[in-house]
Amino acid sequence: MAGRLIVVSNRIPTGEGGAGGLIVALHDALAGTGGVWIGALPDAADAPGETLQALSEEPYSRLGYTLSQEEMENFYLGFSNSVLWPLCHRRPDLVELRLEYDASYRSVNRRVARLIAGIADPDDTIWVHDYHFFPLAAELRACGLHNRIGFFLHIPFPSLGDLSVLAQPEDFADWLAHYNLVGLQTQADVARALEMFRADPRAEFMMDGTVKFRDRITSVRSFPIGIDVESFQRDAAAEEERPLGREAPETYLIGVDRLDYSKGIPNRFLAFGRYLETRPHGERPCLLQIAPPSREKVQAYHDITRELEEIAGHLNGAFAELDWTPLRYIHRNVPRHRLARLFRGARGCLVTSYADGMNLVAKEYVAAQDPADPGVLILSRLAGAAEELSDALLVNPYDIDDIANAIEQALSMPLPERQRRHASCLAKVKANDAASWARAFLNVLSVVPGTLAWPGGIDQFADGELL
Ligand code: GDG
Repeated sequence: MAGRLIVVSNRIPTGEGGAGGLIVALHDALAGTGGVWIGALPDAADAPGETLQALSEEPYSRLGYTLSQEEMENFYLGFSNSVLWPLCHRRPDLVELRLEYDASYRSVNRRVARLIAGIADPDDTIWVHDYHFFPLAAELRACGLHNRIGFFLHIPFPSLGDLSVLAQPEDFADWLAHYNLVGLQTQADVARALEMFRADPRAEFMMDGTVKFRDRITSVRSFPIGIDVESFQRDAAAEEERPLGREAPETYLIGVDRLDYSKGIPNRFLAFGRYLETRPHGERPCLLQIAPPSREKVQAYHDITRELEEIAGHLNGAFAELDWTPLRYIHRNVPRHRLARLFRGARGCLVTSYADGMNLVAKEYVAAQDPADPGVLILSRLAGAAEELSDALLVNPYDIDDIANAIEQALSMPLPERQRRHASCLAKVKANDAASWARAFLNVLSVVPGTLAWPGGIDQFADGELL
């Protein structure tokens, strides 16, 4: 890469708490190019920030901008998380359309583009992350930038039908076409993105697989995201020296999710209840569910929190005994190293998302297991991770009996089968770790065709030089 790497994400890493997979994945690429990470500062202000504030210079520069209170409401909680999030997670029924959400989304993208344009050099590569910034490349191009710009969507690509719920659905393909490379989690996401372009009269498919959209060329590819496998394995193994004691029951399954309606937690609880009704005599396993709060100001998140409390109450009311509480539901954040230990001690992990870009918990659970005596991953076939982890016990998250049967199968699975399934999943998790994901994306971004369909751009075409 000739110039610097500029990464843009909604949140700027603050350096507090453990480094997540994304930060670790991008660290080498950023540090190696003296790169820049740009994102919103955690605290909202009275007015939108018109400058970038330097947070650190080493080993790469982190620059933050402030969102105003109004932007937090309308851009972040509003358009990003009450329109795009449900739309991409196949819940158009939860979409809340409001003019002020739409206007704020566009104006934040415009402002962030101006801020980036103020610091970008012509040979810098820009990598934009996630649904908060679909229009960012279009805004950067409007500022006159011709740089290579890549986009990675961490959540599922929406279906063509769901896209038509947007007030101006035709903008969506146009926004994406301003990126040189659109990276998605799975092949299924790529298929949905190509379906959108195929249905659009402004798009044309080129012989080399790229999409020509008006005068622009874009490429769409899948790059399944991974985790920092070694650090997770180290944490899990080191923590094993510390017994779980009363932190965990003797035999338990685990679920770990940000409390989100896309994660299928109610059906997981109901399936565990179904399993308890029919379990073999004398078996008393527990389900340990860790679900830290998320986006609580959005009504749909408030509703799912209430729903889970109700189901959890019913379940324990129906099955608990004096010395056994079948469901432990922790609505709080648990430190990362303890999470690794809890994963390692669990006989199974339940990932039952109705829709999920990837689901890193599935990969973390696999990485944390003792290969000599591994637990079993029960994985929704609608989570992105199912495309790679085909040797997990794949379930239909809408089918309570199917999940209940998988629980029974996981708890009674013979050791050789557990080892075979785990070895296959671990090989895939290792082959696609966080660092190789970042490298693969940046390598492809550096070789895909430039954005303009005509070398030298449309202006040159108009001059007649290419005629
Ligand atoms: C989006 C996409 C895609 C959860 N509870 C605690 C905790 N966690 C950690 C997990 C895991 C992460 O949060 C959750 O990652 P997921 O991938 O499962 O889900 P999203 O947050 O929705 O992420 C998703 C991802 O982007 C990456 O592209 O895979 O599909 O939705 O790392 O371990 N961590 C700690 N305490 C908790 O209580 N420390």
